[in-house]
Amino acid sequence: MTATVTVTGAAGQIGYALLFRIASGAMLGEVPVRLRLLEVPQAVGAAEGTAMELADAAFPLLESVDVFDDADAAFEGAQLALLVGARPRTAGMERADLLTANAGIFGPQGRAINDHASDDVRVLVVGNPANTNALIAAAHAPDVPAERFTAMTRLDHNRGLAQLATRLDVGVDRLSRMTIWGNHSSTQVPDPSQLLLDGEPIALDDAWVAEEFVPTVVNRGAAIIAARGASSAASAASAAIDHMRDWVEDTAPGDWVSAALPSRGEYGVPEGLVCSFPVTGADGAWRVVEGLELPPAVRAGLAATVVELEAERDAVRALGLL
Ligand code: NAX
Repeated sequence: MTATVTVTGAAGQIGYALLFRIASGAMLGEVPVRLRLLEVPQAVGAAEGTAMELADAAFPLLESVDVFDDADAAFEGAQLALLVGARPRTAGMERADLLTANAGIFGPQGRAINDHASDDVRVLVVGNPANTNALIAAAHAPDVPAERFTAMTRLDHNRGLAQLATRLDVGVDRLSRMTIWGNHSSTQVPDPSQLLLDGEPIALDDAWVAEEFVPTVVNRGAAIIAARGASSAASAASAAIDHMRDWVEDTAPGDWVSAALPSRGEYGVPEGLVCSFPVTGADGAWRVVEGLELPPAVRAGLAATVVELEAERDAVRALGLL
């Protein structure tokens, strides 16, 4: 069996880190991969350069790499689709302009997935605003079950784990049950209230969680830009690999991860909003971990991030893009 994987924004910095990990087998294990790369016409040349480098890496699992500037062709037969390319916010751009520009990308890509991807397609939206872009793509793919459209909060999740591991002076492998709730934005809610160390509950200092942990996780992207002079790329690519791998291969027993998926009303989140939840992957599907007792600060944070998600959805709807 060979897997067909479509990656958009292939010539960008996340694409450059992501493609080599996919081709090496980090995402799907010992499964041969056909890569289909989508770029805008002016970046096709750069994507072809990346394709040349992929060939030069002589990955035993890499069967083919094709570059496209047409979404219908790029999503042909796609089983896994990683939607990384998006329109960034530029100086002077209003929020409505940003949503309109991205709807112009994610609407047609959703339609192309609907018409050309494999019946078992699974979609991860990385490009921002990721949750709402996933909502738009899903709305344009009526024949694909909505739960196949997800958005990435795994980088935020992994950032949280890294901070907790440093604080507790342990390896991340000893920690489980970290959660990111809500939107992949500054309103996200990093929640270590259910954290386990070596499978046992561990109490964290509430003041440290509120005053240091949460702001560090939420502002980590800005800290990376300040330090590196460019936004997170390899860590974002790594998180995308983690998301897809756990979706296809299941999460570790007893643990959960964070992913944004269409709500079915869990935790009072309005149905259909693409919201980050604690999830387990099993048998190729995500399931929201239900019945958790949320501390008051997490409940309040979830309510606020949901308000933002609703505002994004309503703005897109008002523009006639949903
Ligand atoms: P880059 O600007 O380096 O690359 C984006 C690439 O997408 C460019 O090569 C561009 O030509 C391409 N592109 C634009 N429109 C396209 C379209 N319609 N079809 C195909 N390709 C298209 O950005 P990069 O640093 O790679 O980031 C990509 C996206 O990930 C951004 O939207 C960024 O905000 C988002 N991120 C999301 C994260 C998350 O956790 N969900 C974290 C990392 C990152 O910030």
